[in-house]
Amino acid sequence: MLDNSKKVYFASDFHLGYPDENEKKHQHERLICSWLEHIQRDVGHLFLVGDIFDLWFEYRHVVPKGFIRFLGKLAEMRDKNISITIFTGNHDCWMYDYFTTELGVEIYHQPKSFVINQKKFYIAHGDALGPGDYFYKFIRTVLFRNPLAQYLFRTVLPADIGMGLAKAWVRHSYRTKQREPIQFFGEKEWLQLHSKQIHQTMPHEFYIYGHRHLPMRLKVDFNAWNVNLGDWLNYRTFAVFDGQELQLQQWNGTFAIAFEKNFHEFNYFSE
Ligand SMILES: [Mn+2]
Repeated sequence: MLDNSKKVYFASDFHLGYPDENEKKHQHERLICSWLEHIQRDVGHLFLVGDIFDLWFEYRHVVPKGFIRFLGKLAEMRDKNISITIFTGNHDCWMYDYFTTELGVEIYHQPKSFVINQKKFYIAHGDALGPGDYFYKFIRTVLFRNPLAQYLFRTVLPADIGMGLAKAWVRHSYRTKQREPIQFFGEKEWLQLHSKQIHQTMPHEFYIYGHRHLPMRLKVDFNAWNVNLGDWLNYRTFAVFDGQELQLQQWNGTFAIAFEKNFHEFNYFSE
């Protein structure tokens, strides 16, 4: 049950660590921290819905460099007793117990349902859900989410080499995707299809995802919404739930405004 004066915030796809260039990377991190600072006035629970880091791989005794301001901000929020739940995405699924033991943050690797003020929320990052994308689903199962592959990556390759390779892979996949602008597929949006399928057997009021890098709000049913949180590379969008209504908003660095822009005109990761 949500405290009357408190709100629930949802954001995804910060891709902290992107781009490589130090100054830009830190500017991006500061922008996110300014938002986290701002919401502290009324946030009761913060959901970070995946791809928080552009690349996170956690070793048994070692974590990646960087993100100091962001991690400090999370620690500050946890020390004020603000609940934080993280869903891992396709860029940061190698998150294990570091955030839980250090900060008491809940981590989920799979979709999960929550009830907040009698409203049902289905929350997931969004990769590998819905029909299609079979090549990625295959790679994800045999490589990215395979415990044996993870163990070998962690123990056989020195961290400098392993992280170097992983970074090169991320850069490569950006270059491939960058060629085409993100498109809106209307009723064929696969997370919309996934939501509709879940809705048949387990209806929720809200289906919340990241991953698409395209903020959107689609009707699943007369009283159910599929909300995509967008991203923080192009849109700086997030959702806020006041106990009754869920709204998509945009952070401009100083204050938040309702998000109304036409999302079709934006390109993937255009700088
Ligand atoms: Mn992403």
